Amino acid sequence: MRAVLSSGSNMGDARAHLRAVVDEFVGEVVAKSSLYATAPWGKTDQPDFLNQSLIVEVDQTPRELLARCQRLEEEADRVRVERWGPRTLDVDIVFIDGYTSDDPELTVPHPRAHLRQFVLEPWLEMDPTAELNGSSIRELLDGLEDQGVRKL
Ligand code: A4P
Ligand code: MG
Repeated sequence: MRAVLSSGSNMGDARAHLRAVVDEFVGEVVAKSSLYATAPWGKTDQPDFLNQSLIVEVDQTPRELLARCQRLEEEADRVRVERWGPRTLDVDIVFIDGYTSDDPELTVPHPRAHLRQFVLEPWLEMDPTAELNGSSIRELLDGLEDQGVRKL
């Protein structure tokens, strides 16, 4: 199963938190984006984020992959304070090839992915031909206002 993951951190050692995700999937990484410094989306009175995306090929079910992402969040000592608020590490499943789900526990594609430059820019970098909800990533990005996403 091939999946697009998006990691974000804006607390503590953000680079180290993102590196832990890459390390977890070593041997299963198909593509890795650059790091991006991004203005907070949603709740804006919080520090800037570092974001990075991966395309992984895993021999697991979507649920097993979600559990693995959540374990990484716990290991980063994530503090769940408020919705869209600061976090040490957030690992979202953005997209899974050939799989959709509208279960609140695992919604795929991620319901806000098409609105988020911090998800779409790294995805475009990894896979310039990718599509989401019938549109190319390029088209989706062209339809968004600049959200303050800078490739490092
Ligand atoms: N869940 C459902 N679908 C998925 C999925 N595709 N991937 C469920 C991962 N989890 C999924 O998540 C709440 C529940 O979502 C989980 O129990 C899981 O079963 P959460 O991460 O605990 O909650 P949250 O992060 O506080 O809320 P939410 O809505 O998930 O936030 P987001 O959408 O993850 O957004 N701005 C910038 N620049 N960069 C960021 O990385 N991140 C957020 C968080 C907001 N603003 C940001 C960034
Ligand atoms: Mg999340």
